[in-house]
Amino acid sequence: MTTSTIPEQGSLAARQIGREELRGVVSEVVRQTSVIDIHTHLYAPQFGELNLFGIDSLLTYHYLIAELFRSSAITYERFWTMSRSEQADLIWQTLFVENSPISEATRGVITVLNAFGLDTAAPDLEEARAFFAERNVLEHLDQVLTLSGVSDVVMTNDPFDPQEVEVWESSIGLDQRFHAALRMDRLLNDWENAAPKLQTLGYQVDRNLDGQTASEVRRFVDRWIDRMQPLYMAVSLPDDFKYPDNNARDRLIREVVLPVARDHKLAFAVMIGVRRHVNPALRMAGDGLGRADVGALVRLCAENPDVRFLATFLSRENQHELCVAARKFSNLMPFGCWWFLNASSIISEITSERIELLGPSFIPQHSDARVLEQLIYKWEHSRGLIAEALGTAYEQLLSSGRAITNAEIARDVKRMFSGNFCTWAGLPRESE
Ligand code: FIX
Ligand code: ZN
Repeated sequence: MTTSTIPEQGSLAARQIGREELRGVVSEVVRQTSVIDIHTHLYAPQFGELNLFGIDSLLTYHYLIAELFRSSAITYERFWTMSRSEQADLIWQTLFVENSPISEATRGVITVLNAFGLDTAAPDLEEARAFFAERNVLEHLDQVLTLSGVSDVVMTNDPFDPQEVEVWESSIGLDQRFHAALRMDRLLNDWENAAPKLQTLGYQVDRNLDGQTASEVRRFVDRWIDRMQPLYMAVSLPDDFKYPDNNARDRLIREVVLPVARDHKLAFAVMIGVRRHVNPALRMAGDGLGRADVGALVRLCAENPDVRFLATFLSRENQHELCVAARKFSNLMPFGCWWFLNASSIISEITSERIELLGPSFIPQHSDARVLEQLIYKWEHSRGLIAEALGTAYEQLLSSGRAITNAEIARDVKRMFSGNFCTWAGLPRESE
Protein backbone atom coordinates (compact mmCIF):
# COMPACT_ATOMS: atom_id res chain seq x y z
CA MET A 1 0.00 0.00 0.00
CA THR A 2 1.63 3.30 -1.06
CA THR A 3 1.27 6.12 1.43
CA SER A 4 1.09 8.72 -1.34
CA THR A 5 -2.32 7.44 -2.42
CA ILE A 6 -3.77 6.43 0.89
CA PRO A 7 -2.60 8.80 3.62
CA GLU A 8 -3.51 8.25 7.25
CA GLN A 9 -6.60 10.14 8.31
CA GLY A 10 -5.69 13.70 9.15
CA SER A 11 -2.07 13.30 8.11
CA LEU A 12 -0.28 16.10 6.25
CA ALA A 13 -0.34 14.07 3.06
CA ALA A 14 -4.15 14.41 2.82
CA ARG A 15 -5.06 16.69 -0.07
CA GLN A 16 -8.07 17.83 -1.97
CA ILE A 17 -8.76 15.88 -5.15
CA GLY A 18 -9.73 17.80 -8.27
CA ARG A 19 -12.41 16.63 -10.68
CA GLU A 20 -9.95 15.61 -13.39
CA GLU A 21 -8.01 13.20 -11.16
CA LEU A 22 -10.95 12.04 -9.05
CA ARG A 23 -11.84 8.78 -10.80
CA GLY A 24 -8.19 7.77 -11.01
CA VAL A 25 -7.66 8.35 -7.29
CA VAL A 26 -10.86 6.50 -6.35
CA SER A 27 -9.85 3.52 -8.51
CA GLU A 28 -6.42 3.45 -6.96
CA VAL A 29 -7.76 3.61 -3.40
CA VAL A 30 -10.32 0.88 -4.12
CA ARG A 31 -7.63 -1.24 -5.76
CA GLN A 32 -5.23 -0.84 -2.86
CA THR A 33 -7.60 -1.21 0.07
CA SER A 34 -7.63 -4.71 1.43
CA VAL A 35 -10.97 -6.35 1.98
CA ILE A 36 -12.44 -8.81 4.45
CA ASP A 37 -14.35 -11.30 2.32
CA ILE A 38 -17.28 -11.87 4.65
CA HIS A 39 -18.93 -14.83 2.92
CA THR A 40 -17.13 -17.56 1.01
CA HIS A 41 -17.24 -21.33 0.73
CA LEU A 42 -13.45 -21.53 0.89
CA TYR A 43 -11.57 -23.44 3.55
CA ALA A 44 -8.28 -22.92 5.31
CA PRO A 45 -5.53 -25.21 3.93
CA GLN A 46 -5.81 -27.36 7.05
CA PHE A 47 -9.17 -28.63 5.74
CA GLY A 48 -7.31 -30.62 3.08
CA GLU A 49 -9.50 -31.79 0.20
CA LEU A 50 -12.24 -29.31 1.03
CA ASN A 51 -9.86 -26.57 -0.03
CA LEU A 52 -10.54 -26.38 -3.78
CA PHE A 53 -8.16 -24.77 -6.23
CA GLY A 54 -6.90 -25.12 -9.81
CA ILE A 55 -8.35 -25.19 -13.31
CA ASP A 56 -10.54 -28.30 -12.98
CA SER A 57 -12.29 -26.90 -9.92
CA LEU A 58 -12.60 -23.48 -11.56
CA LEU A 59 -14.26 -24.95 -14.65
CA THR A 60 -16.62 -27.26 -12.77
CA TYR A 61 -17.98 -24.39 -10.65
CA HIS A 62 -21.75 -24.81 -10.51
CA TYR A 63 -22.28 -21.44 -12.20
CA LEU A 64 -20.50 -22.85 -15.29
CA ILE A 65 -22.21 -26.23 -15.14
CA ALA A 66 -25.56 -24.45 -15.49
CA GLU A 67 -24.21 -22.50 -18.47
CA LEU A 68 -22.81 -25.62 -20.16
CA PHE A 69 -26.27 -27.10 -20.73
CA ARG A 70 -27.36 -23.99 -22.61
CA SER A 71 -24.68 -24.58 -25.25
CA SER A 72 -24.20 -28.37 -25.28
CA ALA A 73 -26.52 -31.22 -26.19
CA ILE A 74 -25.00 -33.50 -23.55
CA THR A 75 -27.56 -35.11 -21.22
CA TYR A 76 -27.47 -34.54 -17.48
CA GLU A 77 -27.08 -38.28 -16.94
CA ARG A 78 -24.03 -38.49 -19.21
CA PHE A 79 -22.45 -35.38 -17.68
CA TRP A 80 -22.70 -36.73 -14.14
CA THR A 81 -20.98 -40.00 -15.11
CA MET A 82 -17.91 -38.07 -16.32
CA SER A 83 -14.84 -37.54 -14.15
CA ARG A 84 -14.17 -34.00 -12.95
CA SER A 85 -11.39 -33.46 -15.51
CA GLU A 86 -13.63 -34.76 -18.32
CA GLN A 87 -16.32 -32.34 -17.22
CA ALA A 88 -13.76 -29.50 -17.15
CA ASP A 89 -12.55 -30.41 -20.67
CA LEU A 90 -16.11 -30.36 -21.96
CA ILE A 91 -16.88 -27.03 -20.31
CA TRP A 92 -13.68 -25.48 -21.68
CA GLN A 93 -14.38 -26.78 -25.18
CA THR A 94 -18.02 -25.70 -25.14
CA LEU A 95 -17.98 -22.36 -23.36
CA PHE A 96 -14.45 -21.13 -24.11
CA VAL A 97 -13.48 -22.61 -27.47
CA GLU A 98 -16.74 -23.02 -29.40
CA ASN A 99 -18.25 -19.89 -27.81
CA SER A 100 -16.85 -16.63 -26.51
CA PRO A 101 -16.65 -16.50 -22.71
CA ILE A 102 -18.69 -13.33 -22.33
CA SER A 103 -20.85 -14.32 -19.35
CA GLU A 104 -19.69 -13.07 -15.94
CA ALA A 105 -18.69 -16.55 -14.74
CA THR A 106 -16.85 -17.57 -17.91
CA ARG A 107 -15.07 -14.20 -18.07
CA GLY A 108 -14.05 -14.83 -14.47
CA VAL A 109 -11.99 -17.83 -15.54
CA ILE A 110 -10.33 -15.66 -18.18
CA THR A 111 -9.46 -13.04 -15.54
CA VAL A 112 -7.86 -15.76 -13.43
CA LEU A 113 -5.84 -17.27 -16.30
CA ASN A 114 -4.71 -13.80 -17.29
CA ALA A 115 -3.60 -12.99 -13.73
CA PHE A 116 -1.23 -15.97 -13.87
CA GLY A 117 0.00 -15.18 -17.38
CA LEU A 118 -1.65 -18.30 -18.85
CA ASP A 119 -3.02 -18.53 -22.39
CA THR A 120 -6.63 -17.30 -22.21
CA ALA A 121 -7.39 -18.71 -25.68
CA ALA A 122 -5.74 -22.09 -25.26
CA PRO A 123 -7.20 -24.94 -27.34
CA ASP A 124 -7.18 -27.23 -24.29
CA LEU A 125 -6.30 -27.30 -20.58
CA GLU A 126 -2.83 -28.81 -20.83
CA GLU A 127 -0.88 -25.66 -19.97
CA ALA A 128 -3.23 -24.60 -17.17
CA ARG A 129 -3.24 -28.06 -15.59
CA ALA A 130 0.55 -28.23 -15.62
CA PHE A 131 0.77 -24.75 -14.07
CA PHE A 132 -1.57 -25.48 -11.15
CA ALA A 133 -0.08 -28.95 -10.57
CA GLU A 134 3.33 -27.40 -9.91
CA ARG A 135 2.12 -24.83 -7.41
CA ASN A 136 3.09 -25.07 -3.77
CA VAL A 137 -0.26 -24.91 -1.96
CA LEU A 138 0.75 -22.42 0.72
CA GLU A 139 2.70 -20.12 -1.61
CA HIS A 140 -0.21 -20.26 -4.02
CA LEU A 141 -2.62 -19.23 -1.28
CA ASP A 142 -0.41 -16.27 -0.36
CA GLN A 143 -0.21 -15.19 -3.99
CA VAL A 144 -3.96 -15.47 -4.56
CA LEU A 145 -4.74 -13.45 -1.43
CA THR A 146 -2.22 -10.81 -2.46
CA LEU A 147 -3.50 -10.61 -6.04
CA SER A 148 -7.10 -10.30 -4.88
CA GLY A 149 -6.35 -7.85 -2.05
CA VAL A 150 -8.16 -10.02 0.49
CA SER A 151 -6.78 -9.84 4.02
CA ASP A 152 -9.26 -12.20 5.67
CA VAL A 153 -11.59 -14.90 4.44
CA VAL A 154 -14.76 -15.93 6.23
CA MET A 155 -15.66 -19.57 5.59
CA THR A 156 -19.06 -21.28 5.75
CA ASN A 157 -18.92 -23.92 8.46
CA ASP A 158 -21.48 -26.63 8.86
CA PRO A 159 -21.29 -28.45 12.21
CA PHE A 160 -23.14 -31.41 10.65
CA ASP A 161 -20.60 -31.96 7.86
CA PRO A 162 -18.48 -35.00 8.83
CA GLN A 163 -15.47 -33.89 6.77
CA GLU A 164 -15.42 -30.52 8.50
CA VAL A 165 -16.16 -31.92 11.91
CA GLU A 166 -13.11 -34.16 11.68
CA VAL A 167 -10.86 -31.11 11.24
CA TRP A 168 -12.53 -29.09 13.99
CA GLU A 169 -12.32 -32.05 16.38
CA SER A 170 -8.63 -32.52 15.63
CA SER A 171 -7.95 -29.08 17.18
CA ILE A 172 -5.38 -28.44 14.46
CA GLY A 173 -4.40 -24.75 14.29
CA LEU A 174 -5.99 -23.00 11.31
CA ASP A 175 -4.44 -20.39 9.05
CA GLN A 176 -5.16 -17.15 10.91
CA ARG A 177 -6.50 -15.43 7.82
CA PHE A 178 -9.46 -17.82 7.73
CA HIS A 179 -12.39 -17.31 10.08
CA ALA A 180 -15.46 -19.39 10.78
CA ALA A 181 -19.12 -18.57 10.21
CA LEU A 182 -21.49 -20.99 11.90
CA ARG A 183 -23.96 -22.13 9.27
CA MET A 184 -27.42 -22.87 10.65
CA ASP A 185 -29.11 -24.23 7.48
CA ARG A 186 -29.47 -27.82 8.56
CA LEU A 187 -31.00 -26.82 11.88
CA LEU A 188 -33.31 -24.13 10.55
CA ASN A 189 -34.21 -25.49 7.10
CA ASP A 190 -34.12 -29.23 7.69
CA TRP A 191 -35.22 -29.83 11.27
CA GLU A 192 -36.84 -33.15 10.26
CA ASN A 193 -33.40 -34.61 9.58
CA ALA A 194 -31.40 -32.50 12.03
CA ALA A 195 -33.42 -33.74 15.01
CA PRO A 196 -32.59 -37.47 14.61
CA LYS A 197 -28.99 -36.54 13.82
CA LEU A 198 -28.77 -34.58 17.08
CA GLN A 199 -30.26 -37.54 18.91
CA THR A 200 -27.53 -39.83 17.61
CA LEU A 201 -25.00 -37.28 18.82
CA GLY A 202 -26.48 -37.58 22.33
CA TYR A 203 -28.71 -34.50 22.49
CA GLN A 204 -32.15 -34.98 24.07
CA VAL A 205 -34.18 -33.36 21.32
CA ASP A 206 -37.69 -34.03 20.13
CA ARG A 207 -39.01 -33.59 16.58
CA ASN A 208 -41.93 -31.53 17.90
CA LEU A 209 -39.54 -29.28 19.76
CA ASP A 210 -41.08 -30.28 23.06
CA GLY A 211 -39.47 -30.59 26.48
CA GLN A 212 -35.85 -29.64 26.71
CA THR A 213 -35.33 -29.51 22.93
CA ALA A 214 -34.49 -25.80 22.75
CA SER A 215 -31.97 -26.00 25.56
CA GLU A 216 -30.39 -29.11 24.02
CA VAL A 217 -30.07 -27.44 20.61
CA ARG A 218 -28.62 -24.49 22.45
CA ARG A 219 -26.09 -26.81 24.07
CA PHE A 220 -25.10 -28.08 20.61
CA VAL A 221 -24.76 -24.56 19.20
CA ASP A 222 -22.79 -23.34 22.22
CA ARG A 223 -20.41 -26.24 21.83
CA TRP A 224 -19.76 -25.35 18.21
CA ILE A 225 -19.33 -21.69 18.99
CA ASP A 226 -16.76 -22.67 21.54
CA ARG A 227 -14.98 -24.86 19.00
CA MET A 228 -15.18 -22.69 15.88
CA GLN A 229 -15.14 -19.20 17.41
CA PRO A 230 -17.31 -18.01 14.52
CA LEU A 231 -17.61 -14.36 13.56
CA TYR A 232 -21.35 -14.72 12.99
CA MET A 233 -24.16 -17.25 12.51
CA ALA A 234 -25.64 -17.59 9.03
CA VAL A 235 -28.53 -19.14 7.21
CA SER A 236 -29.83 -19.14 3.65
CA LEU A 237 -33.60 -18.84 3.53
CA PRO A 238 -36.17 -19.55 0.84
CA ASP A 239 -38.08 -16.85 -0.98
CA ASP A 240 -41.21 -17.76 0.96
CA PHE A 241 -39.50 -17.17 4.32
CA LYS A 242 -41.94 -15.70 6.82
CA TYR A 243 -41.42 -14.15 10.21
CA PRO A 244 -43.40 -14.74 12.31
CA ASP A 245 -44.31 -18.21 11.15
CA ASN A 246 -45.83 -21.33 12.59
CA ASN A 247 -43.06 -23.86 12.06
CA ALA A 248 -39.90 -25.35 13.55
CA ARG A 249 -37.69 -22.73 11.96
CA ASP A 250 -39.56 -19.90 13.65
CA ARG A 251 -39.31 -21.56 17.04
CA LEU A 252 -35.62 -22.32 16.62
CA ILE A 253 -34.91 -18.75 15.57
CA ARG A 254 -36.76 -17.38 18.61
CA GLU A 255 -35.68 -19.96 21.18
CA VAL A 256 -32.12 -20.68 20.07
CA VAL A 257 -30.64 -18.34 17.45
CA LEU A 258 -31.71 -14.99 18.89
CA PRO A 259 -30.77 -15.86 22.49
CA VAL A 260 -27.40 -17.15 21.22
CA ALA A 261 -26.89 -13.94 19.24
CA ARG A 262 -27.52 -11.91 22.38
CA ASP A 263 -25.47 -14.00 24.78
CA HIS A 264 -22.47 -14.45 22.49
CA LYS A 265 -22.82 -11.04 20.82
CA LEU A 266 -22.87 -12.79 17.46
CA ALA A 267 -24.48 -11.21 14.41
CA PHE A 268 -27.05 -13.30 12.51
CA ALA A 269 -26.61 -13.29 8.72
CA VAL A 270 -29.73 -14.00 6.68
CA MET A 271 -29.44 -14.73 2.97
CA ILE A 272 -32.96 -14.69 1.64
CA GLY A 273 -34.56 -15.68 -1.65
CA VAL A 274 -33.16 -19.02 -2.78
CA ARG A 275 -35.50 -21.57 -4.34
CA ARG A 276 -33.60 -24.81 -3.97
CA HIS A 277 -33.67 -27.62 -6.57
CA VAL A 278 -35.72 -25.86 -9.24
CA ASN A 279 -34.06 -28.31 -11.61
CA PRO A 280 -32.81 -31.25 -9.51
CA ALA A 281 -31.09 -32.83 -12.53
CA LEU A 282 -28.56 -30.00 -12.37
CA ARG A 283 -27.73 -30.97 -8.78
CA MET A 284 -25.92 -28.09 -7.08
CA ALA A 285 -26.38 -25.93 -10.17
CA GLY A 286 -30.14 -26.42 -10.03
CA ASP A 287 -31.16 -23.75 -7.51
CA GLY A 288 -33.19 -20.72 -8.56
CA LEU A 289 -34.59 -17.68 -6.84
CA GLY A 290 -37.78 -15.89 -5.99
CA ARG A 291 -38.78 -12.47 -4.77
CA ALA A 292 -39.03 -12.54 -0.97
CA ASP A 293 -40.86 -10.54 1.69
CA VAL A 294 -38.49 -7.91 3.10
CA GLY A 295 -41.17 -7.33 5.74
CA ALA A 296 -40.06 -10.56 7.44
CA LEU A 297 -36.58 -9.11 7.94
CA VAL A 298 -38.03 -5.79 9.06
CA ARG A 299 -40.00 -7.59 11.77
CA LEU A 300 -36.90 -9.50 12.89
CA CYS A 301 -34.94 -6.25 13.17
CA ALA A 302 -37.77 -4.39 14.89
CA GLU A 303 -38.42 -7.10 17.48
CA ASN A 304 -34.73 -7.61 18.21
CA PRO A 305 -33.05 -4.20 18.39
CA ASP A 306 -30.23 -5.68 20.47
CA VAL A 307 -29.26 -8.20 17.75
CA ARG A 308 -27.18 -7.28 14.72
CA PHE A 309 -28.34 -8.64 11.38
CA LEU A 310 -26.36 -9.00 8.19
CA ALA A 311 -28.70 -9.39 5.24
CA THR A 312 -28.59 -10.08 1.55
CA PHE A 313 -31.44 -10.90 -0.83
CA LEU A 314 -31.15 -12.94 -4.01
CA SER A 315 -33.81 -11.20 -6.04
CA ARG A 316 -32.95 -7.95 -7.78
CA GLU A 317 -36.50 -6.80 -7.03
CA ASN A 318 -35.82 -6.90 -3.27
CA GLN A 319 -32.79 -4.61 -3.31
CA HIS A 320 -34.51 -1.25 -2.98
CA GLU A 321 -36.70 -2.49 -0.13
CA LEU A 322 -33.61 -3.81 1.64
CA CYS A 323 -32.01 -0.35 1.47
CA VAL A 324 -35.14 1.27 2.85
CA ALA A 325 -35.29 -1.31 5.66
CA ALA A 326 -31.65 -0.51 6.53
CA ARG A 327 -32.51 3.20 6.72
CA LYS A 328 -35.07 2.32 9.39
CA PHE A 329 -33.04 -0.15 11.43
CA SER A 330 -29.47 0.56 12.39
CA ASN A 331 -29.10 -3.07 13.53
CA LEU A 332 -29.35 -4.12 9.87
CA MET A 333 -26.30 -4.29 7.60
CA PRO A 334 -26.95 -5.05 3.91
CA PHE A 335 -24.12 -6.98 2.33
CA GLY A 336 -22.95 -8.28 -1.02
CA CYS A 337 -24.46 -8.90 -4.43
CA TRP A 338 -25.29 -12.54 -3.98
CA TRP A 339 -24.96 -15.30 -6.59
CA PHE A 340 -27.24 -14.38 -9.55
CA LEU A 341 -26.71 -10.71 -8.64
CA ASN A 342 -22.96 -11.11 -8.96
CA ALA A 343 -23.01 -9.85 -12.55
CA SER A 344 -21.48 -6.54 -13.61
CA SER A 345 -24.57 -4.57 -14.62
CA ILE A 346 -26.44 -5.61 -11.48
CA ILE A 347 -23.50 -4.96 -9.14
CA SER A 348 -23.26 -1.43 -10.58
CA GLU A 349 -26.94 -0.79 -10.09
CA ILE A 350 -27.14 -2.19 -6.56
CA THR A 351 -23.95 -0.47 -5.40
CA SER A 352 -25.09 2.94 -6.68
CA GLU A 353 -28.50 2.48 -5.11
CA ARG A 354 -26.94 1.58 -1.78
CA ILE A 355 -24.53 4.51 -1.84
CA GLU A 356 -27.38 6.91 -2.61
CA LEU A 357 -29.60 5.54 0.15
CA LEU A 358 -27.10 4.49 2.79
CA GLY A 359 -23.84 6.39 2.21
CA PRO A 360 -20.92 4.20 3.30
CA SER A 361 -22.98 2.24 5.86
CA PHE A 362 -23.15 -1.08 4.00
CA ILE A 363 -20.84 -3.92 2.90
CA PRO A 364 -20.70 -3.72 -0.89
CA GLN A 365 -19.55 -7.19 -1.76
CA HIS A 366 -18.59 -10.69 -0.72
CA SER A 367 -17.18 -13.23 -3.16
CA ASP A 368 -19.08 -16.45 -2.36
CA ALA A 369 -15.95 -18.08 -3.82
CA ARG A 370 -15.89 -21.86 -3.75
CA VAL A 371 -12.54 -22.22 -5.52
CA LEU A 372 -9.55 -20.27 -4.24
CA GLU A 373 -8.60 -18.46 -7.45
CA GLN A 374 -12.16 -17.15 -7.86
CA LEU A 375 -11.15 -14.55 -5.29
CA ILE A 376 -9.04 -12.96 -8.02
CA TYR A 377 -11.81 -12.48 -10.53
CA LYS A 378 -14.65 -11.79 -8.16
CA TRP A 379 -12.72 -9.01 -6.45
CA GLU A 380 -11.14 -7.60 -9.60
CA HIS A 381 -14.53 -7.35 -11.32
CA SER A 382 -16.28 -5.95 -8.25
CA ARG A 383 -13.55 -3.49 -7.34
CA GLY A 384 -13.80 -1.88 -10.80
CA LEU A 385 -17.57 -1.52 -10.47
CA ILE A 386 -17.46 -0.25 -6.88
CA ALA A 387 -14.85 2.34 -7.91
CA GLU A 388 -17.08 3.55 -10.74
CA ALA A 389 -20.12 3.87 -8.48
CA LEU A 390 -18.08 5.71 -5.84
CA GLY A 391 -16.46 7.91 -8.50
CA THR A 392 -19.89 9.06 -9.63
CA ALA A 393 -20.95 9.75 -6.04
CA TYR A 394 -17.87 11.90 -5.33
CA GLU A 395 -18.29 13.77 -8.64
CA GLN A 396 -21.82 14.62 -7.64
CA LEU A 397 -20.53 15.76 -4.26
CA LEU A 398 -18.02 18.06 -5.96
CA SER A 399 -20.78 19.47 -8.16
CA SER A 400 -22.85 20.16 -5.08
CA GLY A 401 -20.01 22.22 -3.61
CA ARG A 402 -18.08 19.95 -1.22
CA ALA A 403 -14.40 19.25 -1.77
CA ILE A 404 -13.11 15.76 -1.10
CA THR A 405 -9.66 14.66 0.04
CA ASN A 406 -7.84 11.44 -0.67
CA ALA A 407 -7.86 10.69 3.07
CA GLU A 408 -11.66 10.92 3.13
CA ILE A 409 -11.96 8.61 0.14
CA ALA A 410 -9.62 6.14 1.83
CA ARG A 411 -11.64 6.35 5.06
CA ASP A 412 -14.91 5.62 3.24
CA VAL A 413 -13.53 2.68 1.25
CA LYS A 414 -11.92 1.18 4.33
CA ARG A 415 -15.20 1.42 6.19
CA MET A 416 -17.02 -0.42 3.40
CA PHE A 417 -14.30 -3.03 2.79
CA SER A 418 -13.62 -3.96 6.40
CA GLY A 419 -14.76 -1.44 9.03
CA ASN A 420 -18.49 -2.11 8.83
CA PHE A 421 -17.93 -5.83 9.13
CA CYS A 422 -15.51 -5.40 12.05
CA THR A 423 -18.19 -3.43 13.88
CA TRP A 424 -20.80 -6.11 13.18
CA ALA A 425 -18.50 -8.96 14.13
CA GLY A 426 -17.16 -7.17 17.21
CA LEU A 427 -13.61 -7.16 15.86
CA PRO A 428 -11.09 -4.42 16.53
CA ARG A 429 -10.49 -2.27 13.48
CA GLU A 430 -7.04 -2.29 11.94
CA SER A 431 -6.18 1.17 13.27
CA GLU A 432 -7.43 0.45 16.80
O1 FIX B 1 -26.30 -20.61 0.37
C1 FIX B 1 -25.25 -20.09 -0.02
O2 FIX B 1 -24.34 -19.73 0.74
C2 FIX B 1 -25.09 -19.92 -1.51
O3 FIX B 1 -24.17 -18.89 -1.72
C3 FIX B 1 -24.64 -21.20 -2.13
O4 FIX B 1 -25.44 -22.22 -1.69
C4 FIX B 1 -24.60 -21.16 -3.64
O5 FIX B 1 -24.48 -22.47 -4.11
C5 FIX B 1 -23.47 -20.35 -4.17
O6 FIX B 1 -22.38 -20.84 -4.25
C6 FIX B 1 -23.71 -19.03 -4.58
O7 FIX B 1 -22.81 -18.29 -4.96
ZN1 ZN C 1 -22.77 -18.80 -0.28
